[in-house]
Amino acid sequence: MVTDARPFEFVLAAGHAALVVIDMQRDFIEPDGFGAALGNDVRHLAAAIGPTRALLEAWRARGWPVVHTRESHAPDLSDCPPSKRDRGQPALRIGDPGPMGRLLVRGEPGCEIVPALAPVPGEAVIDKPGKGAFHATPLEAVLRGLGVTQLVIAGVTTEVCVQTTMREANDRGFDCLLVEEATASYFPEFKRATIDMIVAQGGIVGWAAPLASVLAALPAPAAGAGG
Ligand code: C5J
Repeated sequence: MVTDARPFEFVLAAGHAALVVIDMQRDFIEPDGFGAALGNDVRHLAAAIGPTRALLEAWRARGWPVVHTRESHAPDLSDCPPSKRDRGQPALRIGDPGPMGRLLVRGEPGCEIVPALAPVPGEAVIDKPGKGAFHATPLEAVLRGLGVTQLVIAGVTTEVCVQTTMREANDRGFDCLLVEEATASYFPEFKRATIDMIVAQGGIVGWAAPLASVLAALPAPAAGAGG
């Protein structure tokens, strides 16, 4: 049990709690990517890498399900509507060439997950054209197929793709716990406010908890499970 989760304790369902790592991509986190092109200070996001890595290692050691998402688009941008592409500086839109390849386009170096958090064989990687990870993706079917009932969430950015995904997940019947140090925003005040929104009104979207409490709540790894 995660005892100091907000708004109240969270009972982890061993083996049925997937770790979902949202959009920890070079394009959002590194200085030459999409996030920086929009004028954001990307240094805020790097802080989430270490805590997310700790969660990945814990999940892998137990052989529990891990899902990574990437906000990404087809090379022809057929899945990127003008309502999304026409944001930011016109010279630096999704699909335009940058130092790490075309921004947020699948197959380009900038679209990959940062090396410290790279998926390992057996982990699902969901390419998502929207902010929510359930929109136009097979995520729900993947989770149901794995017998998942709970999502433990890490990733960026807290108020955009993380919050949207948690709301979508809640509507689909998944209980979600956000790990506070493993998520970040370009705007620290937005991160704080988003966590407050998630846990308000008795956990209207879900739970939030410190990393140490989540790790302390995990059972000992089964012999031979994961790596
Ligand atoms: C954004 C995301 N911020 N992954 N994407 O555009 O939160």
